[in-house]
Amino acid sequence: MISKELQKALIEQLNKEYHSAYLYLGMSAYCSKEGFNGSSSWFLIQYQEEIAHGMKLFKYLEDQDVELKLPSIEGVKVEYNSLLDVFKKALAHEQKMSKNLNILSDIAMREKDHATYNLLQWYVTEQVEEEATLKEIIDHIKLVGDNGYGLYTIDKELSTRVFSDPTTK
Ligand code: OFO
Repeated sequence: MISKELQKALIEQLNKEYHSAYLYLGMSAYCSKEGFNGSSSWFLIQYQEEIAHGMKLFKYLEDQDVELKLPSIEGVKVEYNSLLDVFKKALAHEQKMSKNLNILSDIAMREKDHATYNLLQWYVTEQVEEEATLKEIIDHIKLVGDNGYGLYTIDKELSTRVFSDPTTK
């Protein structure tokens, strides 16, 4: 039985996963508008990943008989300053998510809720990968600066990303 405090925090996390998906949908729209179609497609896959994260948590909460409340999802902005800006904002968002997941893990550990702690470690590990990927993309964009051909090449590279359900690994 998951404690009431942890139930509440996990439902908030569920909401954050769907909010993340929504945020990436907005980032995809921005990239598409600016002609970065590869980046737009990259963010659409990121959107799908966040939906998968949400579904994994949703199934866990159902399995644990948690009474689900689904609060509304906060709106997102669709305007950014540049390709670098949009990826930097994505990284900042993931760093915030990592912090939240660490706080949740602390609560699960304190309560000796091993099942929930175990689930959360999957998310914590996933965050390491997500942050590393975003940092690498940011480094590449910084390397080319405002060079149009460089940005075009990076965008083309990002278009090769394909969706593979992260919850199956
Ligand atoms: Fe990328 O955040 Fe989900 O967990």
